[in-house]
Amino acid sequence: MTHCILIGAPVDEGQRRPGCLMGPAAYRVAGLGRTLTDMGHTVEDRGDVVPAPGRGQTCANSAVHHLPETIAWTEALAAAASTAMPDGLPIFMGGDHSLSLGTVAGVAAHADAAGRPLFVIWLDAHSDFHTPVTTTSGNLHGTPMAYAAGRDGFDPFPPFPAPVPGENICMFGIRSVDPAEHAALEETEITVNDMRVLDEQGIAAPLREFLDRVRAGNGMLHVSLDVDFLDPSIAPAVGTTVPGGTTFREAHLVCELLHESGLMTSLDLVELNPFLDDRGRTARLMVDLVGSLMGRKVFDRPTRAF
Ligand code: Z70
Ligand code: MN
Ligand code: MN
Ligand code: MN
Repeated sequence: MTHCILIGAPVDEGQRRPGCLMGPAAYRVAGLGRTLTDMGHTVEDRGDVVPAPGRGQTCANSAVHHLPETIAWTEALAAAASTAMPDGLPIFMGGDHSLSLGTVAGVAAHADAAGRPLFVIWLDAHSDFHTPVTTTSGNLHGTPMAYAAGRDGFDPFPPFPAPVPGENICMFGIRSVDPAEHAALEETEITVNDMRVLDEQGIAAPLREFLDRVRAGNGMLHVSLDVDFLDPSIAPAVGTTVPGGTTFREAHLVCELLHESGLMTSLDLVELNPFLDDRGRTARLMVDLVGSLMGRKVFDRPTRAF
């Protein structure tokens, strides 16, 4: 059984469609804590993180908006993450994906101090590999993966504590990549399992390949789950809907395999915009997926020996 630490991250500044700030409340209403306790886990809800006021930082790219606020969130969430890691499994309830600038930084600092490599799996329609210099939308939710990978261009941000090597990063479900992100990704060792790969090979084989690497490296594994990983037909509550996402069954299988691996040490739930939801169905689906991530299954069965 796992000690789960719920941490609200009502971040709305990383994109332009207000509503993600209601995410933590929606997860609580949808019964995230109760789902976990019913499964036998212990749950501690640390409430919502409150950032310090912004300090007026600027950057050369005039498209970028809410930079000081995002830096303040990054600092506050990194602190909350590194404080929570020794106590259990933190589950960050977002909030838009810019919250991962902070959560991955905090988790990376913890892994570094523990002398273990950090691995990251990015379940998302997008690669989020812009820097504040390359983004054309100016939406900083499109940048956290680049920050964690140690890309240049984050000058006003705190230096990323222990950048995650490309070989330790796996993107999954990708189907929307901007030209600047594409060019930058080509220079890395990041595994990009885009929809073409998943359509050809299915979800299980590429995922197991990555999980085998995490295990072989005695790594810690941060899972970042963006609602738009899912097809918008089953998960409408997102600002950026991208067609061709994962199905209900594929998403549950990913979560079941992640659970079976026993490797996940921290989790982000990002981009839920409850204002756009259809009677809570996206929030409830995300809670169900956390159930699968934390060990819910239909039947116990002998599984492939990892
Ligand atoms: C685009 C940008 C993005 C999430 C949209 C989209 C980024 N690459 N990320 N939704 N989660 O604006 O930079
Ligand atoms: Mn604003
Ligand atoms: Mn994202
Ligand atoms: Mn996305």
